[in-house]
Amino acid sequence: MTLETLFLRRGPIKKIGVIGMGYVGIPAAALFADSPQFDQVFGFQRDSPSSGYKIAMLNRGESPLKGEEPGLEELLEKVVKAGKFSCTSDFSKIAELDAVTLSIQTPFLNKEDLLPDFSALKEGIRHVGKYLKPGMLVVLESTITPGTTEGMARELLEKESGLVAGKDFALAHAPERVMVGRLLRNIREHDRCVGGIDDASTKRAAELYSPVLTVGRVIPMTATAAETTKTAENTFRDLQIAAANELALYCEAMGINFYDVRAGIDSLKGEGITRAMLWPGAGVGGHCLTKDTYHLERGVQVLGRGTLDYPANEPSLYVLARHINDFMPTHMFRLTMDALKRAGRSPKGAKVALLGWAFLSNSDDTRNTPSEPFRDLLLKEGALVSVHDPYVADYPGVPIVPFVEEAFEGADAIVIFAGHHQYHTLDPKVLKNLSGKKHPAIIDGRNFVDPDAYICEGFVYKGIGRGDKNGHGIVG
Ligand code: SAJ
Repeated sequence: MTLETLFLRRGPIKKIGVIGMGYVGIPAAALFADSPQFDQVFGFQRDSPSSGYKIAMLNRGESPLKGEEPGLEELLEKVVKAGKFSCTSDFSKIAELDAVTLSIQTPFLNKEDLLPDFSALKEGIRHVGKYLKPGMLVVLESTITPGTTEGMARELLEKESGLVAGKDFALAHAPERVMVGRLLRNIREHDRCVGGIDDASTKRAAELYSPVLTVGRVIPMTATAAETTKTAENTFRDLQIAAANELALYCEAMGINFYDVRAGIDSLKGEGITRAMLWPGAGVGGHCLTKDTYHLERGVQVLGRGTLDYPANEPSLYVLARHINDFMPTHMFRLTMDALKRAGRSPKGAKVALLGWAFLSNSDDTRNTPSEPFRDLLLKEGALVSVHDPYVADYPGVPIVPFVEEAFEGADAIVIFAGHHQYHTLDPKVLKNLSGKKHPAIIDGRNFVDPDAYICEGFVYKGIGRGDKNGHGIVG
């Protein structure tokens, strides 16, 4: 019996499961549940000490995501009230579903050896395999190494279930493309790459995603092409950011303003000419850009074994880009050391106000935040670091002050790592008074403040890409 026949017997997809109640799984489940096409959606979450609390919150129609997520809270309330969505840790319910998706973190165990940590993903896949029934669809949404769907995932599902992928059940990869702060909009509006291990799987997966897309379209392809599309699009973004960071470092060294140069480059417009450059900054964080390059590198290492034609002894351009972006917190540290020195202050015992612990502006997401390596470097120099972030109340091992004034009190240096909108109201006069120092330093990692407004108040200013200002004369 073919997969198509099994689907015909089963009928259209009506009951869906989403494994992994995080930034990807929660909005996806809510949108599936809100679609009149589908009858019932279960969110599956392990009842673990660290994240079990999400189950009760979600069943009350509340979102456990703390950052600003327009429309998510209202949608969750609506689908829970309508009885179309519920969250559970009872994975046996998978047996009654038509389709199940997996949105589970896929960090890297060791970037040097290109070893991904698929332990959480494998645990999720085993749960699915245990309750898999003929005619079901399984979709991996997590970002994974090219070759994983056809390889590890398929083998594990077949081993656990005794069924055969492409014959008894459908298997596909449909990578998420969400960004914190716009989760629902991204799922509805971005095109969705849908890659099955065969045509029947691709078609069945397209049936799952089409109803939640408003502006976006389904783009069918193979599973490995979808895995490569996702890892490559993040790798290219990381590369573009690295290119901007390198140019910013050059502009500092040459004593010119990166932002003038960027505006100049950006002015070359016209048909087919896209020169839009991304932004340099204090670092690249998050769960995606910091690892997807390594998924791509591992993919070509495993799938491309022996066939890749590449200049001898040359490093991967993409890995080099990773190293440049990983260097930026160190550069911020060196700018801070220079500024303190210009103010005649040794780092030992100096108070540094660190603004922004989240990796992205206006979000609570602290995964791989570039603020952490920066803080570690300062602590090694004996500095006292006071961290403030309007979206992050606590973080293991890092005290975070609730009121920004507390961070400014007696500060020798103020360092901007995340451009949260709350920081737009910073007033150099007020900061100068709170610091109480003759020449406090201001280090701008996100081109967030007007250098002259601070310099004229007696601050020592340093900014990423601001070679035109970083050597300014100290006022007063
Ligand atoms: N950043 C810069 N300069 C820039 C843009 C970003 O320094 O011009 C920094 C940010 O401050 C942040 C990091 O890079 O620390 C990542 O920022 P991001 O805007 O890329 O945010 P992510 O990682 O949440 O989103 C990316 C997006 N990928 C692409 O646009 C190709 C998003 O579409 C993906 O869904 C997401 O990764 C993901 O989940 O993979």
